[in-house]
Amino acid sequence: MNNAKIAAAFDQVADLLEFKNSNPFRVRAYRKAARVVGDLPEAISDIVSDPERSLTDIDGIGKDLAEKCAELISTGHLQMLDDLLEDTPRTVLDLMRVPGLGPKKAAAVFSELGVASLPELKAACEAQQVRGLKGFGAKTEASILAGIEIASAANQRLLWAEADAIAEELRTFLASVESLEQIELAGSYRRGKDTVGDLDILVVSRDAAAVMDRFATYPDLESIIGRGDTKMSIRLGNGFQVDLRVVPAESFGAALQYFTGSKDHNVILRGKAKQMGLKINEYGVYRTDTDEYVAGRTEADVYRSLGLPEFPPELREARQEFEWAEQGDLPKLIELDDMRGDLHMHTTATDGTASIDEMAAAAQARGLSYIAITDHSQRVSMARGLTPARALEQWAEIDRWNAANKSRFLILKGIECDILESGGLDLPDDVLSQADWVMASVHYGQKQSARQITDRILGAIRNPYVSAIAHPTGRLLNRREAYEVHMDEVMQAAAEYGKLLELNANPHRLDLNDVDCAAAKKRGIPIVISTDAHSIDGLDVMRFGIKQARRAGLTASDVANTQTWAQLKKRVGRS
Ligand code: DGT
Ligand code: CA
Ligand code: CA
Ligand code: ZN
Repeated sequence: MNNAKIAAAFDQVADLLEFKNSNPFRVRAYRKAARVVGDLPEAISDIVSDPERSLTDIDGIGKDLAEKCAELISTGHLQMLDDLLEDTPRTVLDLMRVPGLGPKKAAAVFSELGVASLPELKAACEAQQVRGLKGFGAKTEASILAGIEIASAANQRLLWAEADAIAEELRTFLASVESLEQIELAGSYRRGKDTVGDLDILVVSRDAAAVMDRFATYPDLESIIGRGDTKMSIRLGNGFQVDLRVVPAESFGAALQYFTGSKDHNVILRGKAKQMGLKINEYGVYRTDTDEYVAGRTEADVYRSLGLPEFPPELREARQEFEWAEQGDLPKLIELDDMRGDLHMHTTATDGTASIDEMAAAAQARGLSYIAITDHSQRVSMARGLTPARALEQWAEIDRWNAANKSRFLILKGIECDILESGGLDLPDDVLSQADWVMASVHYGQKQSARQITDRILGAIRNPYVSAIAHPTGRLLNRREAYEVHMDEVMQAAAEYGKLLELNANPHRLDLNDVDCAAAKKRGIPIVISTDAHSIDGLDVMRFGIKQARRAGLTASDVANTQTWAQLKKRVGRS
């Protein structure tokens, strides 16, 4: 039982208590515990098993919650949660997950309209019954309708980062089978797609049955969908499907290639094979005339037999990869090690959980040589955004830190300045001009028209002190669609004014997405990949951003923060 699962259990308790209209303080205590546990850098289970320590020493964890943590760790269950779940129909749980509804409003539609499932909710919205409830209105009703579509789609796909955690756990779990010779994850997961529909595992084993027997005992298994001689599919507790295939060693490369896809990439590949008098399937490459086996043991063999390079999986989307291969200039894709700086993060001054000093030390430990502290500006009042005075105060502190630390590590004076609903920036130019690095971003008024939002962003790009636009489309995967924005105009302006665009590496955002990053590269706009960390652990999401950058075909030189600050400063710095 890892911290994330404990946090998820507490969050669900909070949802269910809120749905039942329980004491708000109790709801808040579980919410807070979920956040505290989720952000904790250390495994709760380690603390529980250490007789010298107590969970109650952690701020936000009292005696009762400490006991619940211990129960989760020792039994894998929480009786209280099981009881709450038993009281609540399964279809009602779906309601709470609808973005824009949440537990409280779900309770209202349930008790006042008798709505108990997603289809019923949709019908009630369409019949305009929901807008009449106290605290709802037509706008809420419309956003619930939009949320229903996101929720039903979200039930089917996981974030790449979530799939990655499961994939790594499965890999370790299956690796203990003695007869196992090779194991690899294929499909959209291997291609690094931002969300993953299901996992596709390939193994080579002398004893297929032994692997499947082990697979059948995976702790989080909910049901076995099917089992044959070489293929087995299971469903996990969260509804996620995992396919396992056992293949012969001489077909492993061919199977890996085939099941990595994408489907469209494979279609082109089959066409190329045909032209060469070859055919390709999940078992290997064969001569069409004689059926003679040509290749299949490794993926490199398979591609080589077709006169092609071994495409990095992230590029296999039938976009430009075959064109690049033909011209012999497949890009050398960016890697995590190329990163030198991180230019978007928050501290305790606003909604972060670590100090400037702690963020700097953690970034340095991760091999970076500079960071920008970019706390929110005043308009983001929920996060206690910085007023001009507090921004200047923080920057003075950063000056003192740099002066006192003669190491080669550098902290930049930055800000994530809100782009106001009415247009214009949240801080005056004479403040922004004193920062080393200014990110501008939209947080409010996301429902405005594409014209309004685009104009707001264009205004920010034209401001001489803005360095980059952060999370330029505002999407939150599985939670909120991107706002409407004319991205072509934004890119044209960014190119003209020499501004950068962010690829926010938070696994919920990945914004700009791969396609937009590729478009930015075409226009020569540098991308800045940043973590938007709100805690020390938050710095670790960089690798998710790198995956998307690779899908966009970006090389190290397309990404601004692979450069030293001295180099980058020439581009964005003020003279
Ligand atoms: P997902 O799971 O929806 O995120 O996406 P994928 O790409 O992992 O799709 P999945 O799991 O249905 O199949 C894995 C790969 O297997 C897919 O990328 C390509 C290959 N594949 C599956 N079915 C077909 C097919 O009917 N034709 C071809 N050419 N390839 C297929
Ligand atoms: Ca898949
Ligand atoms: Ca699959
Ligand atoms: Zn931020």
